[in-house]
Amino acid sequence: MVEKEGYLQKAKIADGGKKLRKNWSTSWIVLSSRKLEFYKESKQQALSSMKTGHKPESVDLCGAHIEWAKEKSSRKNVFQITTVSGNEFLLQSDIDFIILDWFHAIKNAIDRLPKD
Ligand code: I3P
Repeated sequence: MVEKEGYLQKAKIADGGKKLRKNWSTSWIVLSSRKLEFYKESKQQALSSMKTGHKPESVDLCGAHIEWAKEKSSRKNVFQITTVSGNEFLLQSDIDFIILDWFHAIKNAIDRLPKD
């Protein structure tokens, strides 16, 4: 069940604990109770790719951490999600209420889940 969806700026900065070169891009993001999904494209393209069974990048929120990450970027309003598997994502919006809503929605989802 979808809890929240919308566009944010996203940069994946680590994969399985291995640092990646930061590369910001706009992503259509879908939050459900256990996971976040990142679509590279617009919502419309995301919807049609779902129909064809094309898999988006999916983030397991079980045991994940979320924290503000002021020091990780020159941009404002950046927070980081770290998964149990060692993937790290930065999410950002210039619009304060949008990023605050996302932070709290994801934090609530994580807090409701078992830690392992
Ligand atoms: C990076 C790019 C990012 C920037 C990052 C740069 O350069 O400008 O936007 O992050 O800064 O290294 P490149 O495209 O050459 O990889 P922010 O926008 O988040 O500041 P960083 O190295 O300080 O993370």
